[in-house]
Amino acid sequence: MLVNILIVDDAREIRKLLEKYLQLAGYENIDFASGCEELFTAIKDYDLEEGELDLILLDIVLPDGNGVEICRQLKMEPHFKDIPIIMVTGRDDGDTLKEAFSAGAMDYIKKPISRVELLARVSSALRVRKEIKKRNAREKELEETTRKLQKANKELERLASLDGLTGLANRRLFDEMLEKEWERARRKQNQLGLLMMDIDHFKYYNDAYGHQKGDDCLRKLAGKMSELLYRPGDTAARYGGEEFAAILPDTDEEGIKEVAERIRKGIKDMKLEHRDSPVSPYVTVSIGAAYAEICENAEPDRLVKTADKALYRAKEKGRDRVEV
Ligand code: GH3
Ligand code: MG
Ligand code: MG
Ligand code: MG
Repeated sequence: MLVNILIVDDAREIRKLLEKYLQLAGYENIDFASGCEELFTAIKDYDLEEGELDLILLDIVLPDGNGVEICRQLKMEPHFKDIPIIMVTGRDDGDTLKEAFSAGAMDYIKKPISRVELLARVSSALRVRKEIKKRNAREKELEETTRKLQKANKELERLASLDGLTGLANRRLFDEMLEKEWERARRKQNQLGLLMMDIDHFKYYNDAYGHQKGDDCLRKLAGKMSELLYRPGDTAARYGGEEFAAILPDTDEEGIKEVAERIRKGIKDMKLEHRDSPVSPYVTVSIGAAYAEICENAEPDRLVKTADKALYRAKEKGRDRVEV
C-alpha cells in the first residue's frame, strides 16, 4: 500500500516486530528511528508539503526523550497537524494515556503488541488520514478556482469599463473618473480641465468611405489622442459615437488650451483623407475646452456643459479649432 509509516522505538525487536506485522499486511514503505534525534532526522526525508508521511508509531519511553513530549512538539507544527500519531506504550496507566491524547496522539497500542490490535488501529488511523488528504485536496482546488474566478472577474470589470472599438475609457468609466477627479481637485484645491472633441463632418466621412472605414478612423483618432496626452493622470474617453473627452487633472486655462491645440493639430497632421469635408482635405476635429476652480457647491456636470458649449462655438466658428 502506498503509505509511508515511520516507526520510532528504541527496542530493535519491537521495531522488527512492528515491521513484520505491517509488511505482512501489505504496508511497504516503512522507515525507522530509534530515538528523538533520529526521528527528527528521518522526517527530513519526507516531502511534508506534499503529504508524504502518513503515520507515526511512537514509543513513549525513549532514551533521549519522552514520546508524549515529542508528540506535542510535532503537533504544534502545521505539517504534522494532519499526520496521525499512534503511541506505542508499555504503560497503560490512565494519566500517561490522557496526556498522550491531550498532546495530540490519535490512538495508542499496548505492549506486548497484538497483531490484530495493531492492524486495526493502523488501518483506522490511515482511513482518517486518507479523508483528511482528500479534504485538503478539495480545499486546495477550491482555493485555486476562487483565485481564477477573481482574476476573471477583475478582467471582466476592466473590459466592461473600456470602449470596445477604441480601447479608451467608455462613458461609464469617464463619468466615474470625472467624479473622482472632481473630488480630488476639491480636496486639494486644484484646478480641473476637460476637453470635448468632435470629428468635423464625420457623417460625410461615413458617406464617402463607408462605416467600416469610419470605424478605422475613430480607432486612429483615439490612438492619437491617447498618445498626445502626456501626463499619466490624464484620461481619454470615448464619450459617444464620434465624440471624445479628456479629463486633465490639475490643469489651468493655459494648460488645457495647449493640450487641446496639440491634439487638434496632431490629428490634422495625420493627414487622413476626407475628400468631402468642406473644412479641409483631411480629417479635422473641433475641441471645446473648460476648466474649473472647484468650489464647494459646483457639480462636475457643469464642467461638461461648459466644455460642450465651447465645442458648439468651435463648430459655429467654422470647425477645425479650439474654443475655451
Ligand atoms: P459636425 O462637424 O457638425 O460634427 O458634423 P458631423 O457629421 O460629424 O456630425 P453629426 O452629429 O451630424 O454626425 C455624426 C456622425 O458620426 C453620424 C454617425 O454616422 C457617425 N458616427 C457616430 N458613431 C459612429 C461610429 O461608431 N462609427 C462610425 N463609423 N460612425 C459613427
Ligand atoms: Mg522505549
Ligand atoms: Mg457629434
Ligand atoms: Mg461630428
